[in-house]
Amino acid sequence: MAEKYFTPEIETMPRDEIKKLQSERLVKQIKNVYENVEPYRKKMDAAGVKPEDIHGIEDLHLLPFTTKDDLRDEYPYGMLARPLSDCVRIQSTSGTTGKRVVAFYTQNDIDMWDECCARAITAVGGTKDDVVQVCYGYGLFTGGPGLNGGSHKVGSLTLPMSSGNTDRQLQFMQDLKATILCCTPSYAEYLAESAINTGAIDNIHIKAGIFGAEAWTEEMRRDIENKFGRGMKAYDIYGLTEITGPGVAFECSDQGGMHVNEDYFIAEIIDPKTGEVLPYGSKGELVFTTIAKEAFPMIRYRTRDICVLSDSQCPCGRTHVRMSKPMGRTDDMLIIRGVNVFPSQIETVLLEQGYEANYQIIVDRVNNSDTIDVNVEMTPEKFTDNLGKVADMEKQLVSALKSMLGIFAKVHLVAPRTIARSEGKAVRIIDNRKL
Ligand code: DLL
Repeated sequence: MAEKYFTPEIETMPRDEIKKLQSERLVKQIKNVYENVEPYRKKMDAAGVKPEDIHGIEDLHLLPFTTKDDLRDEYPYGMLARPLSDCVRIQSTSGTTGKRVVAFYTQNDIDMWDECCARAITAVGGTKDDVVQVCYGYGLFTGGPGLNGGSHKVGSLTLPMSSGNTDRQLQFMQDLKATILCCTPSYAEYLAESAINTGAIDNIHIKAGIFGAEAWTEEMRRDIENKFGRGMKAYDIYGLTEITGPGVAFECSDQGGMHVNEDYFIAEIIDPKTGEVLPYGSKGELVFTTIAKEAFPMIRYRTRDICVLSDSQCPCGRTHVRMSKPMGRTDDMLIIRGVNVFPSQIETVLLEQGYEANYQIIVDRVNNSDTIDVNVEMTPEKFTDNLGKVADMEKQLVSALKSMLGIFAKVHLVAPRTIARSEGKAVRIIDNRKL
């Protein structure tokens, strides 16, 4: 299949031209926020930086960072760069950690966001002849509205399903012959499982999935692709409410990282401890500056997502830098008895051992020592009520987890489909330590 682009002149722009475009937009944006957003002006004054000091992207590092706490402090209107009467929409973070943040959009901001999602849909082979089933939540969460807007822009037939009601999802998927599925990877897995169990899978023709909003692994990708079968491909999409929503970065046919929409967002990787900017190829915290957003510009916003950026040439012909899958967050990283543990490491072990990504991690502190328990669903194939066998399987997982994490984690195998499924982001961690 020849690679298709939604905005070819931008998506394949030579890198020096992208940098020039970014520099021009950055200079304008900094002048704009200094004049119109008091918290940015105050921070820049405190750091001794004036808009005149910013001549291009080479000066970006001079600017202070913005954090989620800044947005919470300025809730709801403090970070607005436009009069409220110019705004047409709000969206809000899903709030898996802490208090919600509210983001504002002008009509131009919505158009830009839709375009980002249209690029993502086109990159997975979507055209006006496709039927795009969107089962991300609609409402304050950005998943549904973002992919919905992108699908309209491409001209595809859009099924605005929102999340939940799996039977109805599968019914529409069959009856309306959906070809592109947009939802969280954990829900995609659940939909595929349910389709297999009910036999619906024989009438399903999903050719591509656009899955994001939560961490997932390469193993899970293969698993979802195998479950849907017929050559179906699962693609990653990344975004966050503060920056716009889904479509900040998206995967192409290469499935080797997500292209950041660099005409709208400048990505940096920093050392989360020192704030120092790290070169491409280094692992660190992802930071974004929005250079075209009107209502709610973000300057050097710290995402807390840990990843790697690469400017290596992509076989798809796109020139925008690629980000790796987030490898965890600076804040959901669990420290168990001094050891850093990422839920994605546990997931990798489970999938390698033939389980599915249906698990829950429970962390507690007993007698001043951290404990970690992992509840894991048996697959129907592995399911047995022979307690001896279950104990053996648990032992095997304990030892695989030990070699991955370096610490002991208690494993409890539970019957298939007994861990509550989420229709949005999966709730993987219950930390009872209240640290
Ligand atoms: O999750 C936006 C989104 C919707 C992205 C649909 C993709 C698809 P928030 O609720 O603000 O926005 O959460 C943002 O989710 O900082 C990451 O930690 C995580 N995240 C988003 N996409 C991915 C991904 C939406 N592809 C936070 N892989 C981000 C891993 C992701 N984590």
